[in-house]
Amino acid sequence: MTIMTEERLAIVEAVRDFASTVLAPNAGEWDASKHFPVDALAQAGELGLGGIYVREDVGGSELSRADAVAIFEELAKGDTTIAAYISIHNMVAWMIDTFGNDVQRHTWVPGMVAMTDLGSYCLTEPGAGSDAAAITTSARRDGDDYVIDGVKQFISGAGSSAVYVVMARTGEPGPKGISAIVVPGDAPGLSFGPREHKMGWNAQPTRQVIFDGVRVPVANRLGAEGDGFGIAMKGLNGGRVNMGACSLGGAQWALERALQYVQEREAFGQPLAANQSIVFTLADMETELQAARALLQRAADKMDDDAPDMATACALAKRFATDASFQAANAALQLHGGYGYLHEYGIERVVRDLRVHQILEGTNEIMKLIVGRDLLAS
Ligand code: FAD
Ligand code: 2MC
Repeated sequence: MTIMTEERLAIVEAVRDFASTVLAPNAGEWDASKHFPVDALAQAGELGLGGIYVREDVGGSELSRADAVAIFEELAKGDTTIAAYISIHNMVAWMIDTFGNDVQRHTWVPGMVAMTDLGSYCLTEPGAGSDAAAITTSARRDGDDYVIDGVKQFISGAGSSAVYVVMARTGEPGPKGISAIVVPGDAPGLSFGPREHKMGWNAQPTRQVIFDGVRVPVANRLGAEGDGFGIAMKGLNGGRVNMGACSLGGAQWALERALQYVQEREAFGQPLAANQSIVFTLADMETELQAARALLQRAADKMDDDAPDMATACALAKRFATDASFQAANAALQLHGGYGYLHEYGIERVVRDLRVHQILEGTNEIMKLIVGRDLLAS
C-alpha cells in the first residue's frame, strides 16, 4: 500500500515548484514555436529528475516507481509534453542502469542523470509498430563491432539526444533475435529525418533515426545477444505507467481550471455551476481521475515489488488512465465553451497532447491485448 511519506511529500513539493515556475509559464509558447527546451531539461536534471529510479552510485535518485507516478503527475500539470519526454529519457537511463555492466553504466548514465546528455528509445520502425518483434533494423557482427543498418520511426528526442538505445536484429526472426545496443549521437552514418508535423507534443522533436552502416563496438550491447526484446518490454512497463501519470497530471490541471471557470462564468443569470448537469460532469471527471490514480499507484507498487503480474497491471493502468484523462480534459474544454478552444486558455493544448498517449508506448488496443491474453492464460 502506497503512503505519502515525508520524503515523497518533499520531492513532490520541489517538483510542483519546478513545474509551476519553469514549465507552466512557458508551455504555451513552447507548443506554439515548437521549441524543445533543453535548458529547462538540464534544470530538471539538477533536481534529480534525469535518473529518478537510477542507482545512486552513478548519480541517480534511486526513488521508487510509486514516487515516480507522483512526480510525473506533478510535472505534467506544468507541461505534459515535457513531462512525457522526461519519462522516455528516464526509461532509457533505467535500461542502461539495470541491464548495462559497470563500464556501460559509468560511461553513459551520469550525463543522462544530469540531463546534459539526453536519451532516445528506438524500437518502432516504418513497417513495425504494434508488432514490435517484427523489426528489421539489423546489427551485423564484424569482428568486435556491430554494423547497424535500418530506419527507426517516430523517435522522441531524435537529433537532440546524445544516447540512443536501439533495438536491432542480431539473429533469428521474432523476439528472440533482437539485441539492445547503445549508439552515441555522434556515430558516423547516423542521421535524422525532418521533424514530424504533429497534432500535439510540439515541444519535443519526433524524427526518423536512420542507420547507414553505423559501426559501434559489440561492448555497447546491453545484456546478452537476443535479450533486447525483453529489455525493451521491461523498459516499457514503467514507461506505460509514467505515460498514464502524465495524462493524469494534464487532466487534473484541466479539471482545476474547469472548477474555477464554472463558478465564475454566468449564463442565464447564474453561474454555470448552478446546473446539475455541470456538477455531474465534474463529479464524473473527479471519479475517473481518482480511479486512474489508484490503478497507476497499484501498477507502480507491483513494479516496486517485482510482482509477476506487473506487465498486465501496467498495461491496464495505462489503458484506463490515458483514456479517462483524455475524456476528462476534453470535458474541461467543453465546460469552457468557445474559450476552451482558444490557445490562451491552455486546455486545447492539453487535449492535443494527451491524445497521443492513447497511441504510443503501446496503443490502447495492444494494452487490451496484453490484459486479455493474460486473462485467458490464467
Ligand atoms: P500500427 O501498429 O500500424 O497500428 C495501427 C492501428 O491498428 C492501431 O489502432 C493499433 O492499435 C491497431 N492494431 C494493430 N495491431 C492490432 C491487433 N493485433 N489487434 C487490434 N488492433 C491492432 N516509438 C519508439 O520506438 N520510440 C519513440 O520515442 C516513439 N515516440 C513516439 C512519439 C509520437 C509522437 C508518436 C506518434 C509515436 C511514437 N512512437 C515511438 C511510436 C509508437 O509507439 C507507435 O506509433 C505505436 O506503437 C503504434 O505503432 P504504429 O503507429 O505502427 O501503428
Ligand atoms: N514485460 C516483460 N516481458 C515482456 C513484456 C512485458 N511487458 N511483453 C512481452 N514480454 C516478453 C514475453 O514474456 C516473452 O518472453 P519469453 O520469450 O521469455 O516468454 C517475449 O517478450 C515475447 O513476448 P510475446 O510472445 O508476448 O510477443 P508478441 O510478439 O506476441 O507480442 C507485444 C508482444 C504485442 C505485447 C509487443 O510487441 C508490444 O508490446 N507491442 C507494442 C509496442 C510498443 O509498445 N511500442 C512502443 C514504442 S516506444 C514509444 O512509443 C515511446 C513514446 C517511447
